[in-house]
This record gives sequence, C-alpha cells and structure tokens, in this order.
Amino acid sequence: MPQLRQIHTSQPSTSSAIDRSVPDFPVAAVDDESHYFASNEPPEYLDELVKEAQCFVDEHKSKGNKVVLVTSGGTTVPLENNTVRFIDNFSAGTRGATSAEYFLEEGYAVIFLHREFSLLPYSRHYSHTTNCFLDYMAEGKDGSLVIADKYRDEMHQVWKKYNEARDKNLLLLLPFTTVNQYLFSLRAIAQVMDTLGTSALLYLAAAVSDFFIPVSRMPEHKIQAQDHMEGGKLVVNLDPVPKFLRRLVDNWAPGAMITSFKLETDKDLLLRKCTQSLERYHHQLVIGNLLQTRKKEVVFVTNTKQQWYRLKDGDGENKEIESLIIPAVIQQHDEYIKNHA
Ligand code: PAZ
Repeated sequence: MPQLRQIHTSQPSTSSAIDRSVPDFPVAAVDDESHYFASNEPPEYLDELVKEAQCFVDEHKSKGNKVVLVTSGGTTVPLENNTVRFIDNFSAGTRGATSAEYFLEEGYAVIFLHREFSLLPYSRHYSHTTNCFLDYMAEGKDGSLVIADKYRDEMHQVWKKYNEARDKNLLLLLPFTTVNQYLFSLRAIAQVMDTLGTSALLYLAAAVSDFFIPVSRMPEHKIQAQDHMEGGKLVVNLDPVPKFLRRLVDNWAPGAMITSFKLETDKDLLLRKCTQSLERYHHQLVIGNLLQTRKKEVVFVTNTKQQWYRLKDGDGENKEIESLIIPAVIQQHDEYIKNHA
C-alpha cells in the first residue's frame, strides 16, 4: 500500500487564531460563584463522582501518598439541551495524559479529570496514533494473534506500568464533556482534595471554554434556523464563564498547591499573561505555553522567577517535554509542603 501523508484536521491555522490581547474578564467574586452554581444544573452523576473521589483520597491519605488532580482535554459548550451542536476546545488531552504517567512514576496517586474519549494515560500510546490498533498485531508461528515484534518490547514496558498503577489503585479516571460538568466536578473534587492539606496538588491542564450558554437560555431542542436568524445570520448569545481560579485558591482547596496552565498564540503576550494570572489568583505556579510550540517548550512563572524548559535539538522523538515539567513541579510541591509544615 502506498504511504499516505498524514493529514491533521484538528490543528487550527495559527495565523487565524483569536486575538487574546483584549483584557480578561474580572475574577469571579463569591456572588458570581453562588449565582453560577445556583442557576446552572449540577450533572446528575455528581454525587457518585464525589463518592469515588472521596474513597480514593481517603485510601491514599491513610497510606501517606501525595495526590494530584490532573485536568485534561477540552470542554464543550452545548448550544441545545438535546445536544446536536456544540462549541469545542481544541485540546486532545496529550499534556494531561502524558503528565499523569510521569506523576504515577514518581509515586503520586492521580485523579484524572478528563474529557471523555480524549487521550488517557498508557492507552494514549496506542489509541490516537497513526496506526490502527490492529497494526500492532501479527500472526504468530502457531497461527495465533500476537503483538508484532517491532512493538512488543515497548508495549510490554507500557503494559507493566499500566498494570502497576491499576493493581495499586493509583489512577482514578473521572470524565467530563461540557464546561458545566467540568466546573461542578472541579469544585467538588477540589473540596475533597482539600482534606489532604499540602499533600494535594492541582495541575490544571484542561482547555476550558471562556464562554457558555446558561441553562435558562438553552433551547431544549435542536435550533431551528428560522427561530434564531437575525439579518440572515445565526446569532449565538454566550455569557462569560466566571473566572473561578481565585475561588479555587481561596475557598475550595486553600491548603493545596495549585498549578495552572496558560495557553497563548502570541509569544509577545505569554509572559505578561502568566504574571497577570498569578497576580489575580494568588496561586503558586503558572506554566505558560504557546499553541505552536507547546510540545517542545514551556515557561514556569512563580512569584520569584521565570524559567524555561525546552527539549534540545538532539533529543530523540521519544523524549517528551513532560519528562522535564513533572520533576520540576514535584520539586516545587515538595518545597511547598516543607514551607507549610
Ligand atoms: O491537550 P494538548 O496537549 O493538545 O494541549 C495542552 C494545553 C495547551 C491545552 C495545555 O497545556 C494548556 O495550556 N491548558 C490551559 C489552556 C488555557 O489557557 O485555558
């Protein structure tokens, strides 16, 4: 079969990316928080999700393990209650799924709050790659189906790590799809994590929508063109999502170390936006990255310094930037624990 060029349709053209130089919305106040959570419906499975998170946290607290909440993937904004159309966010969950594996290797228990069907730790090596999973198989000498020689060793290593995490119950997978599900879940899990005090680390890598349609304005059924057309155009009226990071830091998990990510497309804006984020939300660490280079370099911004982490030209294609990010975050978490003892 001829080798086809791999076409990627999920990577936006960065020349037409949105302009983020406009000022941010104000930080969410207590009133915005109560208003948001009182006027939007919690997901019906929320109690179940909290129970699972509580059980997991209790187990690892009793074992003295550090626990990290990794958020991963993009949120959706449904345009209808019976959702046919929705606005999406680009993230595939690579950062989150890869980071989770490195945290597990360092002995952390991981709550992985992820966009359903986005990349997962361990299976990410095989699920969204260029190959169909059947390409990893071959016929053995006795005619049975086996792993193809060229993949066997690497897959064996991944399989061992996956099994270890599963056997020791170190990985809890909790899904979301919409931005509303994400916000309710994040608040509830952060409150559970707070019972761990400084052993809790929040690592917020999900790409969360800045806009949504409140439930009060959400059409129940599929939007009919004639009902929403103005001057021949479909007009969608979105509200800003309240900026909850300050509430997370002050009220939901005040004991935990909190790391957020900042994504930009304009390199001249990145450092300023990271610093602004620290000043507004008063958390410990912002990791800045550019859409175009996020797999090769990131910048850590704290109150005292800015430090870049970069893959080098000579690094093989298997070296992942998360192998630099996670040890540096853990070092900062250890210092945080020491300083708050
Ligand atoms: O999932 P992915 O690896 O393609 O992308 C990761 C990322 C760029 C979404 C993440 O590193 C990040 O910056 N998250 C925060 C996005 C934001 O500023 O809202």
